[in-house]
Amino acid sequence: MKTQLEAISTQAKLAITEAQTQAEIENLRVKYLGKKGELTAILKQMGSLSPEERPVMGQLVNQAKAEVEALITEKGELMQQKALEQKLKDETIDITLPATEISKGKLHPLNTVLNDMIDIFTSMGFDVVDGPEVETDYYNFECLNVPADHPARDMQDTFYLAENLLLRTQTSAAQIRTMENRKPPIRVICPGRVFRADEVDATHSPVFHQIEGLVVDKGITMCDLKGVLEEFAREIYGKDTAVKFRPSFFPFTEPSVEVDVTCSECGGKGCRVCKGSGWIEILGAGMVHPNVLRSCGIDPEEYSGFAFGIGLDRLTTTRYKISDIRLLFENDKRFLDQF
Ligand code: 2NM
Repeated sequence: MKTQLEAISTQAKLAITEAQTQAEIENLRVKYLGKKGELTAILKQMGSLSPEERPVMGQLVNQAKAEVEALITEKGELMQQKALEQKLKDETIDITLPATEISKGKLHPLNTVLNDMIDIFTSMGFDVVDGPEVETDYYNFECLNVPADHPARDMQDTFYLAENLLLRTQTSAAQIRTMENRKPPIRVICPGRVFRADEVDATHSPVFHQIEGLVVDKGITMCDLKGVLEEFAREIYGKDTAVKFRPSFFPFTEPSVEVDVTCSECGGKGCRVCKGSGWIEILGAGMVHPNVLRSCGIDPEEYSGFAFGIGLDRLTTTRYKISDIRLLFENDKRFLDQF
């Protein structure tokens, strides 16, 4: 029995030394020290020994168990330590590696200029209003005093979606609805996308952007129009910018004007950008036609107003010296990254 004990003990110690994993160690613990383990089994044979031999053998078995137990615990701890070291090694972060670049989003140049314009007009007391891009014939043309035979109604200029449905050619409809729904004083601007079936080239796109403005109150005159638009032009182009009002025609305003500013490229001397004239046209405007006010339920005898329309795209291309308007709509990252 003593030989058997020594054999088991030696075998156990060897197995522990050779064990490679914590699972193997755990298996050995069960194999030798568990309830049905080999060293436990030996204790059960004690009944066959003489009363003198029993305590001697008992002590030997207990000693062997204690030794094996200690070895298993020691090896187990060692392996746990090694596993931890390996884990730490695997998880090491090399802080000297270059970081992956995080690309930040930025504003499209159209939005930068639009935000500037919104700042200028809101500081003068204007609200920003919005409207749908799909409009009816009535809101896009009829109530703006554009008669049925006006060339702007031509199928060639307007994208019609159905008999009475079209892509808006200007953002006026939002202002018309404002007049229908609010009582004067009214001061609103309406920025948005507009659509015209133009021939596409470096300065024309079928999709472009407008900011239209409208002021209606008692006693509004051309002087108010001039003051607001001169202020706008100087804020956008600089304090020394000269502003020129030329007579023009729009069906929805009377009288109507077009506004030019000194060419920011040449300072008025004349260059390729202003086609030698020294001036750049930036907007159209006028006193709201009495027919338009009447269509919206505003009495032209009591109230008057002025309105204007500014092209955002040309303002943007001249500010950033962008040679082709189409670049604003292609969303080529190589282009957009330059702003
Ligand atoms: C322009 C030029 C002149 C205009 C008119 C209106 C409305 F709705 F009040 F009648 N909004 N915008 C207007 C006037 C637009 O664009 C060149």
